[in-house]
Amino acid sequence: MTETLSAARPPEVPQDRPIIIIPAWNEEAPLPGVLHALDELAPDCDVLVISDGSTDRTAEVAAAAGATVVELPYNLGIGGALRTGFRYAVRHGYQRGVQFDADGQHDATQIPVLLSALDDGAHMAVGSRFAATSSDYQVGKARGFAMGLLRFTVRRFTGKPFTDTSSGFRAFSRPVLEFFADTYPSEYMESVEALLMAHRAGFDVREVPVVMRERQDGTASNRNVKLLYHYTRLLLTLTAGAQRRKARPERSDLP
Ligand SMILES: Nc1nc2c(ncn2[C@@H]2O[C@H](COP(=O)(O)OP(=O)(O)O)[C@@H](O)[C@H]2O)c(=O)[nH]1
Ligand SMILES: [Mg+2]
Repeated sequence: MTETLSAARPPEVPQDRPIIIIPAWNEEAPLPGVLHALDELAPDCDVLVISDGSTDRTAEVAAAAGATVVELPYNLGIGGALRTGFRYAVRHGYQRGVQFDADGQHDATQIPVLLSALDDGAHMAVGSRFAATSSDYQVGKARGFAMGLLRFTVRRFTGKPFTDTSSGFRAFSRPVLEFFADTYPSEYMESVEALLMAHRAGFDVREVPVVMRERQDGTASNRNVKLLYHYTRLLLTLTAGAQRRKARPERSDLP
């Protein structure tokens, strides 16, 4: 089924099934296998694929595999695709959502691990490939350095020992789905910024160790050349935000 978000707003019936939100940009090769695994291993979840202005058959293969598909007319980037997914989830009454990669990196057997963190009271759970003591996940030198920098920054801003700040394997409770439906950032490094935004908004964000695979097909989105510029931008955004926050009282409307 292909949906557009401009369609009339359906009644908000609370939906018990979690929704798996998959941003996908030209992922026709790995997507069928990913959706098949979700069918087998996460049958209690609904699956939404946001084809992010793909020029290949991403939307077709997703629909053929039985997923609900939102097709963006042009490429918005991961952040824009995800925000679309959060909006869909909120409009359709979902109480819990899981962000999942289209490239085969995330392991469907780990979805209950993330959801159980929400059951334990977290508003948002971030799956970490490095938190487990047995983890042997490999990243290249430049990316490893960048991740180290981000880890340091996030720890400074949150006071919590996150190990995998850019992980795209995450679970969200309804209040966070609502928050991100309006605010999810679209700039590069959006995953780090989103983590910090949720923390700053007063949500309980927890890291959970998960098993993750290396990317199966295609190329990873992070380009090291862009890194310095975007890291600086992120720091400026965060610093400005932290100063604004000092002037504002804490949120009191959280459950
Ligand atoms: N590279 C890229 N990925 C996108 C975009 N929009 C959505 N995605 C999807 O977002 C997910 C994460 O991207 P990926 O390249 O795997 O990032 P990484 O796991 O951090 O290396 C994948 O499922 C992509 O298909 C986009 O504009 N660029
Ligand atoms: Mg990936």
